[in-house]
Amino acid sequence: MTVLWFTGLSGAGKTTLAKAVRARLPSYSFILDGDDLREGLNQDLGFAEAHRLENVRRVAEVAKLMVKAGVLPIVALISPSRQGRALARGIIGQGFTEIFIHAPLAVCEERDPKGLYAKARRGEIRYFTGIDAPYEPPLAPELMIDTVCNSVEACADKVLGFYGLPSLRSRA
Ligand code: ADX
Repeated sequence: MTVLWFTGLSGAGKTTLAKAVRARLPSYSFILDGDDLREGLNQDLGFAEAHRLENVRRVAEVAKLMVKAGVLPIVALISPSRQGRALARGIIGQGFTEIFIHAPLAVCEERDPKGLYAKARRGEIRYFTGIDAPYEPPLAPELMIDTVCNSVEACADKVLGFYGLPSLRSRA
């Protein structure tokens, strides 16, 4: 079974799109969101490189367990490094589907839904992805979604179209 792995900058639209996709999928799908997981399972982790790798590793392991349980995980995690995403691909195996949720940094910063880019610019948050910590765009994602030129619904259509929505619907 598939794991939808959304990677992209903070504010690129990962969570919004994950919810839109989830709403159209059968009930056996579940969103694993970085912000949520950092409140519990990953509350001991920060944003230094090694912690982000551990974050990705744990989420990949949880996603793998979900697949075993017959759940379709939708992962929404910045997962900024190619190394981290390769690690996740290795843990999950064949079903790993890397979906690059793309919006330019300037747009994400303009959206700034949580006010975190402003804080990062003021130096109140350190190692903020895109500001003083790197984001390495996927080189060969299974799918790239441009959240600037497309509506949320159009983006969700694209993700679901890639997986052949009719078959998912018929299994619901
Ligand atoms: S990841 O880089 O380790 O994959 P993750 O997706 O779990 O990140 O968490 C990102 C969320 O944490 C952001 O959406 C934001 O709300 C919050 N956050 C807090 N500090 C930072 C930071 N320094 N860099 C990025 N996100 C941060």
